[in-house]
Amino acid sequence: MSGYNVTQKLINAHLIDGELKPGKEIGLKIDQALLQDATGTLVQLELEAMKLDRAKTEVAVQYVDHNLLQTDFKNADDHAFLHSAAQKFGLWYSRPGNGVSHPLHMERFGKPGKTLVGSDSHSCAAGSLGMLAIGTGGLDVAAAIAGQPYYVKMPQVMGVKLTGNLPDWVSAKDVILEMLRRHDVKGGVGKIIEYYGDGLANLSAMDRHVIANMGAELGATTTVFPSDQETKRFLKSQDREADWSELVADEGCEYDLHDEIVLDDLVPLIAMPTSPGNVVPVSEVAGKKIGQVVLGSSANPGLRDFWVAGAIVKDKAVNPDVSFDVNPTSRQIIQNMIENKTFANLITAGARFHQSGCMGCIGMGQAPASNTISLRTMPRNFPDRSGTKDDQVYLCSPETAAASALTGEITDPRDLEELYGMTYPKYQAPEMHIIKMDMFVAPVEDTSKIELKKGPNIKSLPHIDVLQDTYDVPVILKMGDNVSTDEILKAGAEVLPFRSNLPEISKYSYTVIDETFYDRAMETKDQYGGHVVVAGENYAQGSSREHAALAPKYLGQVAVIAKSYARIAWQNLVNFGILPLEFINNEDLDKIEQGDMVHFKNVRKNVQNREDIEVVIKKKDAIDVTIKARHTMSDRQIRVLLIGGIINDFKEKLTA
Ligand code: MIC
Repeated sequence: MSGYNVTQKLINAHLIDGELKPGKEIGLKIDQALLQDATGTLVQLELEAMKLDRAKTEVAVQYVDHNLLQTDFKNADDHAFLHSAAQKFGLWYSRPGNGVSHPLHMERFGKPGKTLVGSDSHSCAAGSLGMLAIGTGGLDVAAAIAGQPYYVKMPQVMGVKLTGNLPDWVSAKDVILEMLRRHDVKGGVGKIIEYYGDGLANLSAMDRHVIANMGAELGATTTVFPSDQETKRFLKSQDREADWSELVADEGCEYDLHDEIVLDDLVPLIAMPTSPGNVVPVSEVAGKKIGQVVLGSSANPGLRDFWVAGAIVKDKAVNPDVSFDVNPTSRQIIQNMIENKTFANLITAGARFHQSGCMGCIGMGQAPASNTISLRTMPRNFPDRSGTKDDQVYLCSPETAAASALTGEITDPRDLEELYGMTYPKYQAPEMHIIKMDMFVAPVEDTSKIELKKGPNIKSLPHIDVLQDTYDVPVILKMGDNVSTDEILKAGAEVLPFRSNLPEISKYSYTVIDETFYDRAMETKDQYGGHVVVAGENYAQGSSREHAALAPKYLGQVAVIAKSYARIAWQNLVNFGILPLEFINNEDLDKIEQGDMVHFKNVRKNVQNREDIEVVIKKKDAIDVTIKARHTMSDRQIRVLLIGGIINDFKEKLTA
């Protein structure tokens, strides 16, 4: 090898354990941590359980951007708890309404050359600044805050060469949608996507954020961009030039895998319901009537994204059948939108402005009406995520969203030239942004008098038993490919307030797939001591929410047998003591039916020795079938699983 790519440089500089061999576990030193509120309450409870005195990372920030609606005391209590916990453990606290974590973090704290873990799958967005930023389960983030290395399987590095320049009406969202069109939602699993090439010069740091953010939808471990002159310009415009350092790939470096995008060839793209990987050119679905357009979220958070939409709707009115919702990224961006007239352009055209935060992106309000199409600049459109059953959510760029808001139907923004005689509005980034730090609360030195403020909805974590040697449990759910965490433990305004109340939130487990799951799981827990679920490829893709493992565990989930797993979900299962098995022959999934009993024996020994695990499937009215399954856990994970999860492991270390 004649030089290193950016990913290798970042990993080499932080490697504590292991070597850069794809598929083998590595341990990394973590410099920064990002927490959002919906996953952060558990992280803070975990820090409490770990008896942490003070965060060991260089920077750790607790954001509040998900659970913003306060329909009763629960979310408000969580905010107060998170504020107190941030102070107690030495974290920054970003108050509710300050804005969406990923872009805020990039603007105010992100630093080229650093590592970050975040308890949100889109934490990879910080890769836009030349960071190695990985979204992961809360326990892994808690461990990193407590000074432990972060463990992950060394991914392959896919180099994506970008050349040329984006045509008019096409923007960064179309670049990542093109990646999703090519590779779908599991094409990035086990990979880090590193972008390079001349085309980078034509993508701003925020454009890179759009692309890095939705690398999560590819299933990628993370996305990495170099830190170059554009990164410097961006940090300077945020009054942080001193935090810039150069980090670029060496001449002649190599990548494990290759892809190339000629930016000039791209057209406006759109992801159709109900997967971010379901991508087609906008022109293919143009003309469909729409009922809602939503601008915002971490997938299109930049000032430019709002500006371009504002420039498109300027001096016009959006179609009367369309609810045009705007979720500003942050108070800082609102201030800048006021300054550059974007705010006036959007409001005058009919925008409904909401508070800064994720809002409808995770179904915290903004549910669309029945049988209507909702067009969103957001990253995900998994079934029912919007809060409306059988929703029809399409994901697109701000250009496509704004054009469609005007016409009332899905519209290729290039058609605006003919429809309205418009030319493509070209954005000029300001040299300096208006900076707002007033809704950040800095960590305090003396934490000795700080008490955690726990409201009645905040419940402690349950004890998890060690792995048994034998199980006779029923299969209570059989699923297909690409089941998302939104289907396993849905988000939305009704459910999210229970993120710190496990007994309550577990009632929603798998309800999007099967509303009887909870009752059946409780029955089988009493009768057999637990259950198993089976699934196809890429089980539990999407979010980092630990609840998609912890809640099923609470209901007695012993094992999942799947064809393959999404990375974060697989780590979370182990962290909470659920055995993640893989079929050795994928066709064996067809031999299992919901309602079958499964018998495992010698589980501890087989797991420990990495031997195949025999699964005897006991049919009601037919003879038993025996299949084989295996696991791909590291030695460290085997230890964690055998002891009943990472909290038990941590407690044991503390006692030792
Ligand atoms: C998401 O976009 O799915 C979320 C909501 O931000 C999640 C985190 C969560 O479930 O709280 C994520 O991306 O990890």
